[in-house]
Amino acid sequence: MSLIFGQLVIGPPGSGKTTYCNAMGNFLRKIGRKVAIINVDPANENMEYTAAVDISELIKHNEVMDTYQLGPNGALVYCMEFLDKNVDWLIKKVLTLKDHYLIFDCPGQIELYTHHKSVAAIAERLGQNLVRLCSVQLVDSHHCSDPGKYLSSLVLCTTTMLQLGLPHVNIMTKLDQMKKFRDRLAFNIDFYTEVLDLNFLLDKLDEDPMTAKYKKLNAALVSLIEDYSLVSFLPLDISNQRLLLQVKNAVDKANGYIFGGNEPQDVQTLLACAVGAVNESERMSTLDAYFQ
Ligand SMILES: Nc1nc2c(ncn2[C@@H]2O[C@H](COP(=O)(O)OP(=O)(O)O)[C@@H](O)[C@H]2O)c(=O)[nH]1
Ligand SMILES: [Mg+2]
Repeated sequence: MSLIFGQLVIGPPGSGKTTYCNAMGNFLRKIGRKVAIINVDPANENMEYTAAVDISELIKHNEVMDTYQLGPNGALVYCMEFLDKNVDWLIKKVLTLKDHYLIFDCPGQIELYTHHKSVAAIAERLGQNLVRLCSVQLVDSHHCSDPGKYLSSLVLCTTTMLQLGLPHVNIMTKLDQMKKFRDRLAFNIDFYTEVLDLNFLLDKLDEDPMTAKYKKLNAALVSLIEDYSLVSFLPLDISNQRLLLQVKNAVDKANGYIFGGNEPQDVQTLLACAVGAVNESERMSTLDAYFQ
């Protein structure tokens, strides 16, 4: 049986998931890949793409809110638990898209990835049905402007990586916005993307009266993140094709697409070379070129 490859696009509300799914879908179609975008977010707004499968065919967020008197977050949890219980519905739809590359546009409630079990269970069932997924976690680069918010992003990424247990790529979105407040950042951009020595971040947290009072907690969190040493970010401005290519290459490597995808052999060989070539120094030179 042939494998199906794809990515599970997750991250906080407004981090750019739906925009990314649309842009990555278009980018992959341009290089000849057959792409299907699956909307798993029952509260999705401004979908610019046509979803091949839409969770709202199964359950509607507003109806759950009305019927069970739940707020938006409670209703989202209900919807994901419902999808988990009815995962065969999703698997059946996915198996009709066998020759496609799948992009799952997921809800923006982060507890679904850090604590709750449904998304992890759905991903596991898809995996048992030969869907090879990589989770792609999007974080708004705005968080770099505040040491406390940046630390919380690192905790979020670490926890999600451990909870989901999938191959994983973290992305820092809206790099074009970051360009605007670059001068006001405490460190160079690579400090944030490569997650360099976090003792410097602790110094900054101590300078801010809001975070200084949590000195021991900050130190414990930093130590936890450094001990796991799992997090780094690929920067992305959605309108920049070179940065999109870099993300595509990292995801293809993570979910194994480069070794078993359906692209013609010559394209695959080319892409495999491109992936091999993206090392840290190239990542940095792409970043330098972007900021010039
Ligand atoms: N400037 C800028 N805005 C972006 C970028 N990516 C997404 N956005 C904007 O961020 C907002 C939230 O994006 P959306 O995709 O709806 O986020 P979601 O809630 O995570 O699905 C929208 O207004 C997008 O246009 C980017 O690379 N640069
Ligand atoms: Mg969205």
